[in-house]
Amino acid sequence: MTRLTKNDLSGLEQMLKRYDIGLANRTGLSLRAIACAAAGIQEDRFLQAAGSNSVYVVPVTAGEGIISGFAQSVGSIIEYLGFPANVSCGQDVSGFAEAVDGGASIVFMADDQKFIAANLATGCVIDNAAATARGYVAALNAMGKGLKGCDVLVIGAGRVGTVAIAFLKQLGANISLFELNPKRLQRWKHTGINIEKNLFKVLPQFKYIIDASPEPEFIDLAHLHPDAAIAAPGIPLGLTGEAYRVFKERVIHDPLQIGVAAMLSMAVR
Ligand code: 2YH
Repeated sequence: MTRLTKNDLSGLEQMLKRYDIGLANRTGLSLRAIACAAAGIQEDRFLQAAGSNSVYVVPVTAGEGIISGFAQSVGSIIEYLGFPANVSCGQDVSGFAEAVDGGASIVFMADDQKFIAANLATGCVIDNAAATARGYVAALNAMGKGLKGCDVLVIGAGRVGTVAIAFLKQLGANISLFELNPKRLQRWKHTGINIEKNLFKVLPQFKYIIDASPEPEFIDLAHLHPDAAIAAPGIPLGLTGEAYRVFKERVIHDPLQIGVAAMLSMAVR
């Protein structure tokens, strides 16, 4: 699993408005609307929840430790969406206790393996991988003005790819999957989705792509359909610099925003 770096998050807080405008240009939807589509809730219901929830983000030192700016970036995305958010002064268990004492109803925290939003009132725990998958599928669905009956290629059947496939099925897309790991591939046989063996041969045929792999820079300009739309939750980005420059306006990719926004909407649904 890719660990975010301080550089991935640099400027995120200051650029949220601009980021949101870019997202709306690409998809026709705001970050909040994409989050609500990911969770299947109405925006007014989400905004109502903003008035009755208090969110804390707790920095966690386990494993490789604190990522500078991580908790602050998560908090700033939550605030941007209209919810009151605090980053606890304490870390780990002290931070969690501080959040509960401070009246938190939702707590965000991440170690090297898992990033969760726990709703303390309902007892539901939302996993970042699942929320990210749903958020990026919702964004691609908006870009395609509905994916029902559309051919969608999913690259990677890890935690994100697996949930993306489930959501795409719900939306009525025809799903093709490329996955290098034969063990992972096994579970998708006889499930009605097409298994692709030669990625670079089939890539140019797809207008809708979800790159849920952590592989850097393997999709080149020559591999892409001229009208391709790419939702790329995987970090780092799978497109080469040249492919990204040409397709920039048709690529959805960020380090944290869609995942955190979808976690929040799923936590309050
Ligand atoms: O970046 C990560 C993991 N790779 C999980 C991401 C799931 N998509 N974790 C963040 C660690 C944050 C750190 N413990 C902190 O600053 O609190």
